[in-house]
Amino acid sequence: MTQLLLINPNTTASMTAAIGDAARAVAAPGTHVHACQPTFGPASIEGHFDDAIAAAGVAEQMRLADPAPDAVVIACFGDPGLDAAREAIDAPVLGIAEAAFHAAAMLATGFSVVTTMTRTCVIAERLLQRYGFERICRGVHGTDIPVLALEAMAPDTLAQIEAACRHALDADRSGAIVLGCAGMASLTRTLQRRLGVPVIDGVAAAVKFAEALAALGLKTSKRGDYACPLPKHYDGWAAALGWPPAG
Ligand code: 2AL
Repeated sequence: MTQLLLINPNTTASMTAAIGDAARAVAAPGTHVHACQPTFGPASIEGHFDDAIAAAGVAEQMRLADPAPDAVVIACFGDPGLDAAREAIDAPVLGIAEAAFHAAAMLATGFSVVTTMTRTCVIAERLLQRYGFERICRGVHGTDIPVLALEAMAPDTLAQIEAACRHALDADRSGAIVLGCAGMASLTRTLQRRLGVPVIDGVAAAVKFAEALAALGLKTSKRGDYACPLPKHYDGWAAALGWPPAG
């Protein structure tokens, strides 16, 4: 049995449940998906400030993980706290943006990202640069649909996202679409059928890559910067997050 810890970095429990369902829909029979969310932080992640607090929430959930996971997926498109999470554990840790970019790059010479609020586009653009995909991604497109509005998924919301995908494919001359929010996972098959190109949901991609790495017995390198955090005292509300873990 592969224990897969799926962290929704925002605090909206209904979104955690939906992301968990999306993960279980693609998970192998031998994978147990444990979906969770931080006990503090923003209800949705739509900017740098939300992202910073959510990263601490991811660190909290890494600490509370029991049993020790065989793989971890951080299910927010900003990949908040990804490097920190890799320091905290040996098991592979994947962000959904990173996983989706890798999948898209294996399916098309150029892809477009269609995301939520336009203000979050720069977060995706910086991740593309950091991960080395800036020459394969041909455009990042905001829809100005708030993350939590995706939960209701009104028909006009789907139509708006579909229209943004069609525009992106034409304007960018792209061959694939990456959906830029964990809350878009349920749209993947519908959009792929309607658009006739690969549509990549990072949650599903990350779950399958995580399973593959775990099955191969591959773990995060502990040589260098992903080594365990240095032991030290943390103050204030973060005291419980200091290293080594208490108890
Ligand atoms: C996200 C996401 O995946 N979850 C969240 O709260 N915000 N990403 C985004 N681009 O809006």
